[in-house]
This record gives sequence, C-alpha cells and structure tokens, in this order.
Amino acid sequence: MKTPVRVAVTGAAGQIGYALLFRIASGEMLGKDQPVILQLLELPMEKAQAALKGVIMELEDCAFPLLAGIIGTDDPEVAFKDADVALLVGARPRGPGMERKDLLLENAKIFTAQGAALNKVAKRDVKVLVVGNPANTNAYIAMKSAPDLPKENFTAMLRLDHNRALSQLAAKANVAVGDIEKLVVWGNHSPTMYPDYRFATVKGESLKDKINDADWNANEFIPKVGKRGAAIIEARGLSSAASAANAAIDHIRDWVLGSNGKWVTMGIPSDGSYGIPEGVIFGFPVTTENGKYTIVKDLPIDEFSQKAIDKTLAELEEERAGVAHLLG
Ligand code: NAX
Repeated sequence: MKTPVRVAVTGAAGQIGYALLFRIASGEMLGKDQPVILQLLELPMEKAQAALKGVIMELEDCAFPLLAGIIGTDDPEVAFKDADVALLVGARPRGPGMERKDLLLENAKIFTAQGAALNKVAKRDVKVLVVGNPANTNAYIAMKSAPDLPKENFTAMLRLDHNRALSQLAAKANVAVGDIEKLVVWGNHSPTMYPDYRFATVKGESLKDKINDADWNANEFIPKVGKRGAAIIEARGLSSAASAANAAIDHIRDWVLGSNGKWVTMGIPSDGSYGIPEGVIFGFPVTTENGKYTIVKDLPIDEFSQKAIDKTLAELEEERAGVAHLLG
C-alpha cells in the first residue's frame, strides 16, 4: 500500500468542492492505487462549517477504499499541514455593486493569508492549484506570500478554458475530442484569454487546415470560449461546477502523473518565455513529466496572436498593479 497523499481543498463545502471531493477520494485524480487524506478548509461561519460537516458525512458514507482520512477545519494551518497538493477553490464571490477592484482586494486578503500558511506548514514540494477567481492573480498573491516555497509550486487553472476550447473545436471540425492535440490557451482565466489552435493536430494532421475559417476563429470561437462561463450562469442560474472540478482533476493528474508528451495548458509563473514578464501567472502550453512542467518553447507568434497575448497580459499586469501595495 502506498503512503497516503495529503490533499488540501479550500471552499470544500461549495459547489465545486461538492463535485470534486468524491472524485479525488475515488482515485480519479492521483490514481486508483493511491490512498489520499482529505484536509478540508471552510470559513469559520456556522453555516459553512455545518455544510462541511455534511459533506464529510457523505464522504464517509461512500466508504471509499482509498480515503485514508478526512480532516475538516476553519484553520488554514491545519488544512495545509504537510499538504502534498493544495486546491485553493474557496474565494470571495463578487457581491452586488462590488467593483472588480474591490473583488481583487478582498481576495488578496484571503490568498495572502493562505500563501503564508502554505509557506509555514505545507510540504516543500506542495503542488498548489488556484481555482478561486481571479485565479491567476490569486495564485500570484499566494506565491508572493510564500517566499520559502519554490515559485514553480504555484499554478492557476486554465484547464477549463482548454477543455472548453477542445470541445468547440471537435464539434466544428467534426472530429473526436480525444484526437485533438497541441492546443494552447494563452493568458488570464478571464474573457481575455486566447485559445490558439494554430498548432493543433488531429491524428497528426493540421486542425487549422481542416477548419480553415479565420472569421469563425475571430468572431465565434474565441468569444465563445471566453464567454462560456457567463453562458453557463445564464443557462443554469449557477456558475460552472462539475466542469470546473473536472478541469482541476485533469490539471493535477497531469502535473503529478505526467501528460505523456501531450501539451496541456497550465497557468504558471512565467520564466520570461514569449516576452511574458517573469513571475506573471500566465496560461502557457506545457508538457509534464515526473511532477514537473516544461513550457513548450519557440512557437511562432503571428501578429493576430501577439495582439491577443498583449491584451490578456495587459489585464494581468493591471490586476498585479492593483494588489502590488499589499505584497511589499
Ligand atoms: P461557492 O460559492 O459554491 O463555494 C465557495 C466556497 O468557498 C463556499 O463554501 C465558501 O464558504 C468558501 N470560502 C470562501 N472563502 C473561503 C476562505 N477564505 N477559506 C475557505 N473557504 C472559503 O463557489 P464555487 O462555485 O465552488 O466556486 C469557487 C470559485 O471558483 C469561485 O471563485 C469561482 O469564481 C471560481 N471558478 C473558477 C474557475 C476557473 O476556471 N478557474 C471556473 C469555475 C469557477 O467559476
């Protein structure tokens, strides 16, 4: 029997938490032979803690053979203690009349505290995935608040955007979604992201040549992927949860177990590649192996793509400037 992996999840009693925890406990994220201990964080409020208790009861009632333990807490230092993986899902949602700037600052408080707690108690090689929005900037704040941890440990979720784009492309080209490779989503997890299928292949053939429709790309595909979250809210009355949980599982599974040479999109601290300033948490194409990711380098960037990348970078730089005074 392998040693259990400690997986911390924040916002564990929320919508995404409810779609995520049962799949982690059943082995879908780390493997069907890998026991896990779930370390679940929720707000100290009575309602949140009661909801968390209910989720824990249901986890118990599944009698998952791989679930080696469950901790429920309102203390980040308990939740992150010796964590191997930390999924930071809980965040402050935008309230009525709340401006984007206020949302950034409210979340900055949460992710400063959680970054500091990770710095203090998590495993030194903890793999952190930030899902809570604004995900890239929250990941940046957590990274900056954890100076003793390698910055490569901090990532943001672009995988839902990647999966959304894959699905739209498969429908347009009438091909199987699983046959598409080498898709990229550049930038911020926001409507400014740039899903880029110039390099994508289907069974080794160019997907772009198959689709061959620049107008569809600029005026349908890119806006549709960017606004997909809003379309789900419009249809369901609630934001994406199961698909977000699924993307979080894809992200961590590939990071830990490897992508077998396939490109995946992760929001990671830039190393300066593609002119993205070092440290900015940006969606890049990566391959993963042995628990490490490597940026796919030297892809040609045409004028249309450069404009799209500049736009999403400008938004991230603006977000970063908005919280700079909190980070010293
Ligand atoms: P919910 O409001 O259903 O759940 C969030 C939970 O987090 C609540 O139970 C709340 O009590 C808890 N929470 C809030 N602050 C916390 C803190 N400081 N410590 C611990 N727990 C805390 O939201 P849900 O639908 O689960 O979405 C969670 C986050 O994911 C939101 O920020 C949302 O915007 C974001 N999303 C990000 C996506 C991505 O692709 N990166 C896509 C889906 C989703 O919109």
